[in-house]
Amino acid sequence: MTSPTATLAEVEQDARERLAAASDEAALEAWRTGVLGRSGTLTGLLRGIGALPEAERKHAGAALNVLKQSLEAALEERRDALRAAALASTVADALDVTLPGRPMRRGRLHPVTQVRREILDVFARLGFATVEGPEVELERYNFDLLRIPEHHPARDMWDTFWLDPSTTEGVSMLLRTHTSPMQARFMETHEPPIRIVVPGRCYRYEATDATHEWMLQQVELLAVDEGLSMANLKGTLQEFARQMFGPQRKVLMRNSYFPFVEPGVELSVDCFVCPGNDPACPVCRGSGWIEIMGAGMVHPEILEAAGYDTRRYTGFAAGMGVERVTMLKYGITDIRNLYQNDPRFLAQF
Ligand code: FA5
Repeated sequence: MTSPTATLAEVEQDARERLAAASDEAALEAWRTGVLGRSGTLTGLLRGIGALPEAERKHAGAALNVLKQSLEAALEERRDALRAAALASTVADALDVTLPGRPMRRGRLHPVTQVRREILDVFARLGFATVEGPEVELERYNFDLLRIPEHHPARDMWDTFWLDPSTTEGVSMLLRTHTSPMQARFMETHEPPIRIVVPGRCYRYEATDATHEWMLQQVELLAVDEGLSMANLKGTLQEFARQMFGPQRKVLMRNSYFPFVEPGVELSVDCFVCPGNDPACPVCRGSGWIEIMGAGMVHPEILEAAGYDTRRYTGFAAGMGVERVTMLKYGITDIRNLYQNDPRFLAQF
């Protein structure tokens, strides 16, 4: 405490020490009353100025006022510091770093991507290299070079999204309706032996239902070599089906028609939804089979167009729907689920 005879320096030192020791709002207020309040130490000294000799009054008054302002500023500073410390400790309490973190949802590959990779892996093991081609395609590759001339009824099999000719300098372009154009493109620039698979998106201007989408992914298969026959095609596809679906799944190969193969076949897998005879089945409609790909021996005219000697070389080709294979693998009954991007659906794969 300050004695009545204390010097100004002692008053100041005492006040500052007590201010530094004040640790909450109540202590600050007690300090303010005790030093700067009406009966505070400093106020008392200011009041005592009148009793000083005339010559000292002015000097003492000025010194006391400077001290008063300085202590008022020190009080505000101390108050700010205490508030900042209180805030920091509240935040520290709210942020309990020892709590377990919120679990992060792990991303995963889309089921169609997973299955596409599996398909490519199976064919890689069978010696097929993966190549890719353009999604925006010339009419020539999508149709003409595959023996599907204009007005040929087979063009109806692939209802087409055409590009506006005003944006293509009059060249007839489209969104490819299948991956088969890559057969022509690849043969144009490569010599046999050829063993390739071509994954990619295709587009068809058609109504969607449980097994049809307007955007679909296909994987094309093409092999050209000496002595390839239907037996090689059959063996390759059976081995693919065995590796993809397991030995218990039945596979059916029957005649079909595609202008770019001769003979043409289609490969189906037995229905996984109904016993094979339910006409109301959304997946097989009672046929018992789900078609997953078209295939056949490459038409000799196509090999000739590529400049190959057809007495020496033959080839086989196939094109499968990746969504259909995905549906079979996972028992998905509606293809549209695959692209609705509902996380509850996608999280299951
Ligand atoms: C073709 O696209 C031929 N390019 C396949 C081919 C290649 C035949 C090589 C011979 C030689 P298709 O239109 O049938 O054929 O389609 C092939 C597969 O794609 C179908 O078996 C099916 O699995 C899938 N697919 C076809 N249309 C759709 C669609 N709208 N939605 C989902 N998958 C489809």
